[in-house]
Amino acid sequence: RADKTRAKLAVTKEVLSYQISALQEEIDALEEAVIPSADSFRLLDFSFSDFDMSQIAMTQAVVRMFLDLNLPQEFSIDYKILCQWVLSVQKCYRSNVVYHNWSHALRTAQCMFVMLQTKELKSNFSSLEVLALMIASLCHDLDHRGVNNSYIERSNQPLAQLYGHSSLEHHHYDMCLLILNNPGSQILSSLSLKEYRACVQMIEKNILATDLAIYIEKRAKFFKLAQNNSCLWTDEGHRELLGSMLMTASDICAITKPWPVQKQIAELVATEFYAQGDREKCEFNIQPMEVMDRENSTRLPHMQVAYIDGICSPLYEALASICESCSPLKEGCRRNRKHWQQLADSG
Ligand code: 5BB
Ligand code: ZN
Repeated sequence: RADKTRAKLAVTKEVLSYQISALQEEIDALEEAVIPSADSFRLLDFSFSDFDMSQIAMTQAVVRMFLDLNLPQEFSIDYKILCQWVLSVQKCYRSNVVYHNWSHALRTAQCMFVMLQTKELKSNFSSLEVLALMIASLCHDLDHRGVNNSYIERSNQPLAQLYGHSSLEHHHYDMCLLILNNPGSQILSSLSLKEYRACVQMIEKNILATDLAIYIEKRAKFFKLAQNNSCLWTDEGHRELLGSMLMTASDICAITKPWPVQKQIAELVATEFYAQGDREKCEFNIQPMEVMDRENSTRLPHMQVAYIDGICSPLYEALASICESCSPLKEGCRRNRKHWQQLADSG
């Protein structure tokens, strides 16, 4: 297993340095650009959307978030290295994947950014935790192939043999570490060894937490803490659990967006799901799950309502009870449920 990992990483590393060498002009341009304010990108808004943003603006937005969180100053991150790191992360998302691409990464990091700027969360996370959460949210789907863990496991890809469970999430983390260790994009190089280890460990936990199965496993404890108002900032375990829940809350934030944005993103999700379903029918000759079978596309509004009730609303409600400033997420989710329910009733 260790040999396989090494072999795989060696190959990836070659590809990565090739991609990065092609980037020099972009790195220079980003480094020399005047980065617009958070307000001008609407970065402090839960209703943020990247639909009308250029690729350049998207990378600038990430730099802006890191600057406004004071991370480069706090951790002596060289500005050029930060620019190269952002562009490397962008390049390692696949643009032929319709939902799990760089746009999704940016939306996830932006939602994390707004949450971390609320008075409740801002004062209670350490700057190292903030750094780990921001890196993890931007990197959490690196090199996603547009198919889920069960497809990867069924197709018996090397990726599935490498890890027993959460195959994809382990791979996203591997890619994240690869970029962090690549000369030119080592944004953690000024950290002490102790800080570095702690940071990387938090990044790993945070990325693995975006496996939906892990969220389902962990959430009962979080809901109990929220309900009993017994979340303790001094408790290491509570902070870690909250971090995991913030990761999922930002990962699925599309469901909280203004209706036109939510509708469009749901279509992207459906497109990616159906493409997997087609491959399952064709390659494995199996009946895909309902959500991935395009024969069921008229059931999409019903499925979104079930998704909201089963996965999204409980999370945003618990989160709002711990962090009042995060309640716009809950409200956005509730509004979209109404729209989907209406469509389900009329269809
Ligand atoms: C989700 C779990 N899955 C194993 C079975 C299906 N369910 S579901 O019934 O909640 C469901 C979710 C059904 C249909 C869905 O989309 C139809 C277009 C969705 C759904 N999932 N809708 C969305 O808008 C989004 Br965003 C998602 C999330 C997709 C990425 C999965 C990773 C979640 C990490 C926490
Ligand atoms: Zn994601």
